[in-house]
Amino acid sequence: MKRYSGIFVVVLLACAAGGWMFFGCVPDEKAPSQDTMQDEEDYIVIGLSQIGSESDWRNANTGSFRSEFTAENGYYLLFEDAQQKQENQLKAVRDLILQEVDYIILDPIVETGWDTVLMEAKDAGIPVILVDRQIVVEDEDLYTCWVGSDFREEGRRAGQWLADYLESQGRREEQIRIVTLQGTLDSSAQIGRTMGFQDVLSAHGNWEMLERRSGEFTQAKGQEVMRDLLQSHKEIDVLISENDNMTFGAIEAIESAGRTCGPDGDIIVISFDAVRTAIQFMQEGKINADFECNPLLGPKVSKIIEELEAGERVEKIQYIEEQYFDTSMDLEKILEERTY
Ligand code: GZL
Repeated sequence: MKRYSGIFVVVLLACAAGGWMFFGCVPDEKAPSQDTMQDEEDYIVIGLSQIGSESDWRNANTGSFRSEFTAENGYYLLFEDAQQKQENQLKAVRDLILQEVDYIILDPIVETGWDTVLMEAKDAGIPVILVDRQIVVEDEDLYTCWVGSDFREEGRRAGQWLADYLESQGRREEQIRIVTLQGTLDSSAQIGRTMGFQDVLSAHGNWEMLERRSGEFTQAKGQEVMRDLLQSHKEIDVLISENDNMTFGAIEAIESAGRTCGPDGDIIVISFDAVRTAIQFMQEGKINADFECNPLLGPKVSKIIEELEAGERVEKIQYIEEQYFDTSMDLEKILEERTY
């Protein structure tokens, strides 16, 4: 196994909007400093290229990796925040290859554009583990395995929940007008959730998808787009929001427009991620249902690395368990048990 030959940081300078922005693969805050590192042979060096910090989900996901890949656990973590730009991720992966890390963990912001850089990692003999979002590549051998959620199943579950809910409300035959706040376009989370909900929508002739627009998984954009949707469509019965942070923004827009949402409101709100704040909004009666996307991938990935270190084969596709929540449940108890 290649060893990290010294504690150095290669900082990539990128000019952005007239200013100089430092970013690059830097030792994680919990990484051992050179003078505290015992025998470097004791550490497995991990390079993590993370998408950004655009949502509560993302921050929980980063926290899971940071908590797992610590010196106490035998790791040296190099962390890079791509600030939601694929070009930053491509630079970061090349930087990690230069630093001869032992493993690269990549959460790919979008599904395409990875073949060349993954071929470079393969040529350098560095295994790449994909997490969370997926990619489309010519050669599946360019990555060792992928760990994450079944996004299309999340979308289907949301659609089925809506069908059951409308049935329970005596609205089975009613004309239902729906809008969707999509996540980052071409991300597998967006593609899967949109397709999964569409699978159910297409089975309900009385459901109408008025419009789908991207809120880029952020609260600010979600609020802006929802404001526009409310102006464009006077009658909206359901909002499908592909992550909680867009939902938070959408709730602000709905209330600013003098409308209401949730079980007692005029717009049914169905969200994805199920972060703590969203469950609290659900308690306040502003979200009807939330489909969990489990961000706690750290333990599963470190187990994969242990298996690889032991020379074992690992499953190519590894889904993480997840559930959903709605206002019929004991939300207080759920909040007590939630770790993010
Ligand atoms: C899904 C993840 C998405 C979350 C968003 O696995 O990629 O990105 O749903 C996050 O909150 O921004």
